[in-house]
Amino acid sequence: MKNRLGFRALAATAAVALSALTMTACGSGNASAEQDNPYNLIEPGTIRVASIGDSKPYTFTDAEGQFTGFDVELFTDVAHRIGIENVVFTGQDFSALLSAVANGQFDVGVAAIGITEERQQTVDFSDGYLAGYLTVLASPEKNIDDKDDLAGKRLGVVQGSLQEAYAVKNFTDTDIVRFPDNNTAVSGLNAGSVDAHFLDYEAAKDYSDRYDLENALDVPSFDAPAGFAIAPENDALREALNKALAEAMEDGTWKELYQKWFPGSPMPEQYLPKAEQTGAESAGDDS
Ligand code: SNW
Repeated sequence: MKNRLGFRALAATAAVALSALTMTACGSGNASAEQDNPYNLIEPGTIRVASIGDSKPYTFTDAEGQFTGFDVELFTDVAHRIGIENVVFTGQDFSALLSAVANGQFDVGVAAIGITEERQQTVDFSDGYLAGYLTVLASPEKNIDDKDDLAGKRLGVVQGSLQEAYAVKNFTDTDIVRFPDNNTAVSGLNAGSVDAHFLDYEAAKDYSDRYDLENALDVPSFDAPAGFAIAPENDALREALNKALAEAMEDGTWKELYQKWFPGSPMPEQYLPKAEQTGAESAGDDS
């Protein structure tokens, strides 16, 4: 019995070692590796997702420490559609997220990550699934209505975000203050170490509601819709996710999640079922 167990353990170890070897040697070309692990996942049967914990309602951790939000639920739905039940989210600093995906620590990055050419140097992306605004969050007392009102002010940004890049380029008379995450930046805002914080529209709205703050200034970011960041050259995973994402849009799942997480926000047409796109009003009055 001992022997048999020992042999089995040995055989299992050998099989793992062998499949690791063949995967390294032949990439995804090996027939049995493809069968066992068609999407080249780090751990077959599990998708490991890098995310961030303080961008409610896109991606955030709830009171129990579980990841949830629009992006989290959409990605989980899409992962289930491609046959992966086990979806494990882990929080990262935003600035570390894309490199963590690129260097193989995670299969995917999910955090309202805008698709840009620059980021495509590091990772691949799924098709876009959300397009919206970058928003300056501030106390109403600051009277910030436009770019000029930011002159001479201190503006927080999350390091590595599109907000950082936009602010550096366009708010040239403003002091840009880099933070690792939104919570730290909003603490700074509430404590007065910055005058405003620049983040994604829906997350700004959430902080506005929680503290006495307002969405002071919106900048369109429709040319950089959010996508799922995927380990480079994992075409099998990217193509499967794209197909499943299109299905989630076409069967109304995307719309349902949008209404759940962004209630009252204008309903963009391009991700709705095709039958609802032509002639639909743009302002979410579809009830
Ligand atoms: O470019 C937008 C997109 O149009 C949509 O509004 C969702 O957010 C964005 O992808 C921008 N998001 C920021 C970025 O990609 C910040 C992401 C974050 O804080 N998690 O840098």
